[in-house]
Amino acid sequence: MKTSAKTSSELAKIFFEIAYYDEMQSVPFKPRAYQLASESMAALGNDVEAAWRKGGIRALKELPGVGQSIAEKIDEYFRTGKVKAHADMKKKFPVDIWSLSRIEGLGPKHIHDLYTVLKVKDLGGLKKALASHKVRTIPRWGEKSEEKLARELGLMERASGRHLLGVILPVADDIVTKLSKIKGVKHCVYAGSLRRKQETIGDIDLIATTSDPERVMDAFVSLPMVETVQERGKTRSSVRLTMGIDADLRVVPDAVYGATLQYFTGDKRHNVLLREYALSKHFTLNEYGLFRLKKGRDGHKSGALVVCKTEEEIYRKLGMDTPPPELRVGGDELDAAREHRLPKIVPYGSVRGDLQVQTNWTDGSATIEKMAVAAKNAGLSYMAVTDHTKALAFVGGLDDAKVAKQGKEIDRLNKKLRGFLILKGTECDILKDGSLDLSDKTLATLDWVGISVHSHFNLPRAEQTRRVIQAISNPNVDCLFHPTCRLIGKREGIDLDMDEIVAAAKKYRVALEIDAHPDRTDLRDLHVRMTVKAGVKLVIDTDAHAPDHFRFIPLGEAVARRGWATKNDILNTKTASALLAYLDKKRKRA
Ligand code: DGT
Ligand code: CA
Ligand code: CA
Ligand code: ZN
Repeated sequence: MKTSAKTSSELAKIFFEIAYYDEMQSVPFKPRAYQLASESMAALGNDVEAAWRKGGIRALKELPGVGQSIAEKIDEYFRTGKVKAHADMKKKFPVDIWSLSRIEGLGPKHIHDLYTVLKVKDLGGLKKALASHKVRTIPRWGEKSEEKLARELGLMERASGRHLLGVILPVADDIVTKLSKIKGVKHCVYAGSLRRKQETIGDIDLIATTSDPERVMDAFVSLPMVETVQERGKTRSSVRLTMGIDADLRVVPDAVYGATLQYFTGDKRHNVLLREYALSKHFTLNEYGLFRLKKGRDGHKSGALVVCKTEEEIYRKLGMDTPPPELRVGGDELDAAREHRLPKIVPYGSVRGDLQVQTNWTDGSATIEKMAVAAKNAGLSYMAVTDHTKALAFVGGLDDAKVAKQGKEIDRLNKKLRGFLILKGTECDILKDGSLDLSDKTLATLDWVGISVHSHFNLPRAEQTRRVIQAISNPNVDCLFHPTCRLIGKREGIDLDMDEIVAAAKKYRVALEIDAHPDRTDLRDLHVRMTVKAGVKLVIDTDAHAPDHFRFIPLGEAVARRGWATKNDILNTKTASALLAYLDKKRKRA
């Protein structure tokens, strides 16, 4: 199947990026030429490939905005699927120009400085640099520019509105830890979307109970991460954090803690359904508690308080089990709670090994040994080394020979490391036709074979689905990594028929991965639920590219929980030896 229109739009993107990288480096004149070429590619659509097929470089040069050097790059693109000059620049400046350049006033040269001086690659990195006031240390920037940038970033985020769970969670944890230490505080927790571990967060809702409200409010509004105080009250204060998100703190009497927590945990639909159900049982529920409904002269009125101290007693009084916050979406969780058939969702801390880890053999930042030590320090007992394969040339992907060589290094390390096991694995590229980027012979030598799509993201659904299923059907394959290739807020993901993928995974006994990297969480909750229902196994990995990435595991566990997955549904909650035995058995049956 041909995808010419999409191909030329990919070319448009490549030229736009080349122009941008050139501007970052203050290259004169050239950026304008690439911008024109980019616009021309977008406007011409199918005609670009048609011209190339008919008359190669000479015909391409007839097109508007296309000279010799650009024609050569178009030719290279149609022959090889990429433009080397572009890939080289991307490697030199691995920055997310698409989201950084959305910030008002932040131009290519600023992005260049932020990367070369502070290694800022994306919005998350920028937020960190701003929070630690490092931006002002860049030559010629100063305090004023730093403040302006923080303001503009906040504005942009407010416009786009939502923040990644993985970015907000550590900040919220930090706030809760700090406030919990204040004298008089009994409970201090976050509620709302954060407690439900939604993939994106609108604002942070905090609840505290204390014997000294003044003291905790003072502490809250003067936290170091607070940028402006919007409201300072006795029972409610509202601030904006430097990273551009709002946080509210409500102080309530300890006696109604459970009712308040239930109410502000939401989500709204869950609360509405629960309140309707309460009414049908002659109760009324609000943020102060569960009350018995009384018939008054002018209709129903709330009467005596029944319970309010804990969430559990509220749900129990209504004849239900308490749905974990991650399940509260206003779907079928209340039916399940009523019928006492809520699943025993996987507890945090259940993952024992990380099965997707990149090292400095490709685009990871650290040696195999450093990654293993970091994984062990993060509480894991095994990891699989899964470097990229040769199709990803710009990260130095491994070929069969290098995979074999890496295996020897892993053998050597396994002799040396105590109480930790390194599995030999791969993140093998799925090529355009669904074949794999390593030989079957090599794949058969590995403990753990993960496969993933890193190219041709725009294939039509039927073709993309066929491609991935073709790859899944290889008997050496154990797991499909980040199945939809989504990047939250940046890339929609590939168009797959997930029902068919799940069915194929079942047929070939291939696990599907929850990639816990904060901007991926792919699979997402609904897919997880489909997977669990089908009896297909899951894996939770961090997709670590650096030693501190193992901290992302709870984000993956959160998605698993939101998808109703139990411990049994997840392969890497097994011990290393149980996992290896499982894989061994699977391969013998294949
Ligand atoms: P967010 O902040 O957009 O990520 O999502 P939430 O769920 O944190 O929403 P937020 O901050 O507006 O409100 C926090 C919780 O408070 C929400 O999940 C349920 C509760 N809540 C807020 N407004 C209402 C309401 O009008 N009715 C009901 N039943 N609950 C509400
Ligand atoms: Ca919220
Ligand atoms: Ca709120
Ligand atoms: Zn990688």
